[in-house]
Order: sequence, then C-alpha cells, then structure tokens
Amino acid sequence: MTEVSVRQTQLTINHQVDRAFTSSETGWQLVSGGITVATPSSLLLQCCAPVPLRNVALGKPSRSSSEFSSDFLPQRANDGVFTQPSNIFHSLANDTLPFLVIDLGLEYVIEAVALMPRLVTYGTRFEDIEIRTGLTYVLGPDFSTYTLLALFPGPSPNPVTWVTTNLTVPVLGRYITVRRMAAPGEPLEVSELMVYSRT
Ligand SMILES: [Ca+2]
Repeated sequence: MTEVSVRQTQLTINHQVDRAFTSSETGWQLVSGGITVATPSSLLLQCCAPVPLRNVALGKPSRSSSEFSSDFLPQRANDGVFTQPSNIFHSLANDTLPFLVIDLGLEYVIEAVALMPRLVTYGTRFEDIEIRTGLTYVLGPDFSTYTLLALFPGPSPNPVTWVTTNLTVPVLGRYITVRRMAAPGEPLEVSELMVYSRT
C-alpha cells in the first residue's frame, strides 16, 4: 500500500467514526473528542491536588497534671472553642509542673501547631510554653524523650491571638504535650491547641 493510499484509508476511517479528525498538509489535527479536559471538579485534579491541612487534635482524648476546677478541664483545650474567655484549660495554681496531653489516637505527620493563650489578663503566665510529640505513652511530667515542636517564650500577644509554628521538617507523632517550663508559681492556661496534619 502506497503512502497516498494509507492516508486515504485513515481519512475514511476517521470520517466513519465521528468526524473527529481532519487532515492538512502538515498532518493530523485533533478538532473534537479525544482526551477529557480537566476541570476543577474532575477526578484528574482531585487525585493530584495537595491534601489540605486539618486540625487532628479537635475533640481527641486529653488529660492534665491538674485542673483548677471542673470548669477548666483539659478537654477545654481542644474543643474547638477559642473565642470565649471562660473556655480554657487551667491547671491548679500550686501545680509546680503543669502539663496537658492530647492523644491523637493515631500517628500523624505533623506539619504545624497553633495555640491560643488565655484570652484575657494574666498574659505573663504564658511563659516558656513547650509543645512536644511522641509515639509512645509517657505519664509525665517529664516528656523530654518526645520531639520538640514549638517553644513559645511568651508573654502572650496583646491583644491575644494565635501563636504558631510551621515545622520545616514534619514530625510523626501521636501524643501531644504542652508544658509550662518557666519557674514554678503560675498555672498553665490554654484556650485552644490545634495540631495540623494532611494525613
Ligand atoms: Ca477551647
């Protein structure tokens, strides 16, 4: 079969399909049909788009070294409420090594943490606040075997807002600890703690 007859055969086949192609002196040109154009809702984009960060600490089980009263339980630190001044975790005033632990339930690749200090007054209590994570249970208060995620020297911003750390190297963790590392004498107070992961 000569080159001319081959091209003639292709023209005939494409015409019989649905007129998807035309020929020109330079070859074949796609004019309709063929690959599907990707749209924002297409599976093609969904499969390849970055997974957004989400707060994996929200509502997870938590415990603390002490609590000021039943109104200031450790669960207040990850209940999703951070705009009400009374919605905080607050350790006992005479707790010399106050800490808070959140169990994420699973291991997560942690990329960032954000902490909202107590909303009103006592900003100087927010001093040397250390956040760490580890994979195995530790009773506390010594969590030095865990990986350090953030250290906020304080005092809390005025007006109070989130203090955050974006990790340049993500850390695998399950147990999240918050400790006040400054000299004893003040309680640990946390309005909300968020732990961000894509997993
Ligand atoms: Ca809260």
